[in-house]
Amino acid sequence: EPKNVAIVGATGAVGVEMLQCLEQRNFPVKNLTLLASARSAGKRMTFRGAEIEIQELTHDSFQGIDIALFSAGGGISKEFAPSAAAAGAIVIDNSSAFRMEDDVPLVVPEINGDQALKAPRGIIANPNCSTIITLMALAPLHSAFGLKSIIASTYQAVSGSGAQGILELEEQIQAMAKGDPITPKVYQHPIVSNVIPEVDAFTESGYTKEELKMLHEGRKILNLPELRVSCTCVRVPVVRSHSISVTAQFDQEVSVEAARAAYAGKPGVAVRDNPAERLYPVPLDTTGKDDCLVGRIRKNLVFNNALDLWVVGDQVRKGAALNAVQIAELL
Ligand code: A2P
Ligand code: 11C
Repeated sequence: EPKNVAIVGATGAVGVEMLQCLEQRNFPVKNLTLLASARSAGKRMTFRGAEIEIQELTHDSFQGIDIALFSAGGGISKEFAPSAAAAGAIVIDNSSAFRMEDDVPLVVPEINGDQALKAPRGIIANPNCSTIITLMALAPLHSAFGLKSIIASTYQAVSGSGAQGILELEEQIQAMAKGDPITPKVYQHPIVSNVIPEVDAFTESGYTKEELKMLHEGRKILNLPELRVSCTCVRVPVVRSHSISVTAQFDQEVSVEAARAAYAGKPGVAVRDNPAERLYPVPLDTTGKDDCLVGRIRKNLVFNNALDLWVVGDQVRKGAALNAVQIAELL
């Protein structure tokens, strides 16, 4: 039966992609409601060839809505997701607001899709984008060899910071070409011709919140409370698609061949790994695509039973919008 769907943050980098995913996947939408700030109210977006007027988000926006996809930041989710759930909608929230709450499932459909059916508060959380992409590479290996620990460094695209991040990189590329001065706004440093080891806020531990998401969300999604994770998150001047360099240690011995074989038949992830042909995934390959790509699979030279690998995925799609729409499909 077709559903009434709302997108909160419809004009944002992820919101726009949510609309496209609903359309491309032929999601059974009866009525689509587009919600954003007062700044966008009255503007129009096209869905299945018809124009839909954007409305200002209020606490009364959710009457008759079955599924509300939220991607307007954690503050908006905290304030408005309870109103949506109270009005009877199932909320699929892309922010970090509810992810670690015990009565909120945190779902990657290919890994723990069964969890989506138990949402006592009517809220399901969409995990962090780097975490989703990393786990898409590790879940098939975990099933086969038993995952013990992860050491990861991320290479995160500016679209992870939303539309403002993309604008900042584009403006700075122009400024650099013209020799104009560069004044960072979104980031602490210029992002053009640079890499910045700071994503999300610092915590007292010295790790950023983004780095700790890999630990806490990873444990929850894989249902591995003892999983050991250490992570460094880095912003790079790439428009779209996050890359992650991963060292993973397993309970059992694992060869490169066995690791590659573990991906056979697994949905949402594919191996692109042939050093002889210089074949490995890069962000431009995954942009606009659904699958995460894994390559550079090697035996780690330091730890026992450990592999090094490189995984790339479109974080606006699998890391956010697509994963949310896939959760909606499970419902
Ligand atoms: P708007 O375009 O009207 O500002 P991004 O992650 O790309 O920065 O997008 C953020 C999204 O969240 C946008 O759709 C933005 O709408 C929306 N948003 C920001 N603030 C509010 C608000 N106070 N109420 C509703 N939506 C908001
Ligand atoms: C980034 N991953 O690239 C972030 C954006 O917890 O979902 C999304 C933050 C999150 O900046």
